[in-house]
Amino acid sequence: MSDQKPVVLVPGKIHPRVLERFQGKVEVVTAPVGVKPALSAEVAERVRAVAVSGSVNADWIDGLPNLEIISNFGVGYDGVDAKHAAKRGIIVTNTPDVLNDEVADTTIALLINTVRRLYQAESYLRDGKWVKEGPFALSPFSLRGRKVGLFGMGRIGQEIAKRLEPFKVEIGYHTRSKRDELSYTYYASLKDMASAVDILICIVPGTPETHKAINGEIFSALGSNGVFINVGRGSSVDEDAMIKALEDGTLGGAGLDVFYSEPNVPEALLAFDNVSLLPHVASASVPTRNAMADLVADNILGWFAERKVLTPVPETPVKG
Ligand code: A2R
Repeated sequence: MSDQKPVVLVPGKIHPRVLERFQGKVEVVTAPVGVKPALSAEVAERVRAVAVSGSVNADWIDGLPNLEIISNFGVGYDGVDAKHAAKRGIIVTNTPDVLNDEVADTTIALLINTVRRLYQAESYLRDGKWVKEGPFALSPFSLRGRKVGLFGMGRIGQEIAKRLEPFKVEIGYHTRSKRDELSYTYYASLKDMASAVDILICIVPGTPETHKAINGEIFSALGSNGVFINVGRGSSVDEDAMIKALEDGTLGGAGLDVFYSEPNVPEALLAFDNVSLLPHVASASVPTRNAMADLVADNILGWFAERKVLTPVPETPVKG
């Protein structure tokens, strides 16, 4: 690195460990989140990297003439216009793998919480109802004899599937390409899988193709004994259709860690007692978020030190 430290722009908030890792190595400038970067032309010209936990659209990319790399905090990088970055020769990186186990653990917890209504059961005890009203109602659903279908069988999906095996449930998946090395049942169509299983777990990225892919038709196929779990992206779900399906009993229950317009959760969802809701915490433990923060920093520092990044996204491959 030359004496002049490279300038890294951090729009909005980011995990504090990213900033700690940058100390003494790069110059950090911050900017408020908005449709376009609120920076002087002089500062914008000096920015060579962006470290972000949120969104970087085409206007942001075009507002930074000397940008070389966007390091995204999170495995899902649907907030970053990677295709536009690719056109400008800008590298985009994400944080895959380091969160697989945490997200898979949380998925199992959310699934059991939803099926066995453990949150409601604990609230019942805490509210003193066990003493006053007797035992908590039996849960209508159980994991016993269930078939589970995963929409997505990538790095995280495979960890979820591995954890499901000891629960003695049948496991299937839908992706665009069959993975011959896996013994789980493959479904070429999402709807066919939803008809065949009683628990549907969504762990696909947020893309134009997956946008609202889980709609009224899928909920009807899943059925009134069906449970839907989402740990992928809220954008993959037609939330209005899900609320309607829960209201009219077309869908049996849902466990949701992600929502269409976070942090806003539709009021209607709060009223259902067959729904378990988490505020996007699947990877949110101190050790896992630290590992993600390290990867965000290492991608940028590696780029400036040796022109090397650890985890480029497929849209912007980097030749080693
Ligand atoms: O379709 P394939 O064969 O590329 O399989 C990928 C699947 N997938 C889809 N499946 C059906 N229809 C689609 N349009 C579609 N697009 C993608 O999702 C693959 O099995 C999986 C993605 O796996 P990875 O790229 O390894 O992602 P990872 O690390 O498991 O994370 C998944 C997502 C993130 O993008 C965040 O949104 C969230 O989980 O945290």
